[in-house]
Amino acid sequence: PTAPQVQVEETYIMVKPDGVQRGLVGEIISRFEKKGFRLKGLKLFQCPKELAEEHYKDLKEKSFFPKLIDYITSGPVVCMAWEGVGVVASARKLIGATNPLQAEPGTIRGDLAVETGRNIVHGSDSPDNGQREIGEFLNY
Ligand code: RTP
Repeated sequence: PTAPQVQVEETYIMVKPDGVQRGLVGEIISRFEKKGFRLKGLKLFQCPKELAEEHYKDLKEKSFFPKLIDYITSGPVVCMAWEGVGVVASARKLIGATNPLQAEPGTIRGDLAVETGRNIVHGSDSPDNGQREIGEFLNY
């Protein structure tokens, strides 16, 4: 038999400070649960500036970088590891486009957010980054 194309894998999902402050943690968890993914780890966490800068280091040259670091460290985040078949790409679909005004209705950002700079949730963009981010945040 041929191996399945999509593997059981893990992704790092983070409810950003605006999502926590707006009381959207339960709603966001619920969407991943209802889809059929499995919650493997979770913590409330005040992200240190150094970790925020490391997490977003690819965006260091962008004009919005200082604002992004201020935003992500402005209050507690909820760090989660989720497991499932194809969870990395599927979570990105459930979350929707980076700019919530371009995110489809039915997605988390499409239903619950309007600003790119306050887009309430993060999801890893590859299985390797998922493993790395789970290590960086949940094992901090
Ligand atoms: P994330 O890492 O949070 O899942 O976001 P993403 O892949 O959808 O988007 P990315 O391009 O990696 O950007 C990371 C986060 O930076 C903020 N951002 N602000 N023009 C702006 O003000 C701007 N562009 C990006 C967003 O919070 C975005 O999620």
